[in-house]
Amino acid sequence: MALRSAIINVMAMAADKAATRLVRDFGEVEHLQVSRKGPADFVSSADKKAESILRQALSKARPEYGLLMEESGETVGSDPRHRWIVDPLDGTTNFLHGIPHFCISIALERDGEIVAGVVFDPLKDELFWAERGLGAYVNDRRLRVSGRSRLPDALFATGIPFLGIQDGPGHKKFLGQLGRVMAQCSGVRRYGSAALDLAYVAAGRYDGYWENGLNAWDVAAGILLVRESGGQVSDIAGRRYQLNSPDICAGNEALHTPLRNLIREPVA
Ligand code: 2AM
Ligand code: CA
Repeated sequence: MALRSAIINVMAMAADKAATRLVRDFGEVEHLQVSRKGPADFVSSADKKAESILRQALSKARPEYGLLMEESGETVGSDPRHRWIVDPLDGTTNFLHGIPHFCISIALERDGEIVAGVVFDPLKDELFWAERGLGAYVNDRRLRVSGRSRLPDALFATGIPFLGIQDGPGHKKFLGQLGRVMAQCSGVRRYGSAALDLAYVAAGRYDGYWENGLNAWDVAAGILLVRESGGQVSDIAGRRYQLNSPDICAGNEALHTPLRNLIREPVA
């Protein structure tokens, strides 16, 4: 049985509290699909409500820590070494459409490094968590990236840019990447939550994942999950992943580089 530290317990309890509210609102969203305007305003308020529950729980446990949150941005804490990085609802488009695939992502940064992370999928009751140097887990089970080493066996995940996001050159760049990857591997998935995509790489479900143009709160917890389960995370150019990197590529040890070679801009 995995023994969770005090800090992971704080994060898991905050996630659980916000998730209770999110799941109740998700039930409501399913009813609102048929209305002409759809549930967009309702979802935006569910997102904000979850964020405020998380802010309250995390600030109560560690009042001196700073916060970086998707909806409300940066709150500077009295302790300059520590910062929570929070996405209250990752997979918002799924939530909005009544698709049961979304999560809460919470990371703790210390001196610029992620030291603890939690990604909670309340509908599947999967709590992915990791602490630096201590490994990654889903609920009580230790995680390990997959052992696949050949591209033809590999299943990869990605995110597809959409209207208003990386329009023009970014869309073309993604289509090039997808074209090269899909021709070499056993499948590409697009499930719409970057945090869960990284958690699934950590769990060995996907062999790798890439996406362009994400924010720190989408990936902060997920990158620690991948690293603590023996995987690698870099930007597409191969530099160690930083929270402001322009793109991300994660994978097991054997397939991280082959995937990165496929999604890099080909040399003219
Ligand atoms: P969200 O659900 O919190 O919005 C899917 O490819 C991933 O992209 C999700 O993790 C999603 O996070 C994120 N995403 C959605 N809109 C985005 C935007 N405008 N900029 C960057 N990332 C975004
Ligand atoms: Ca997100």
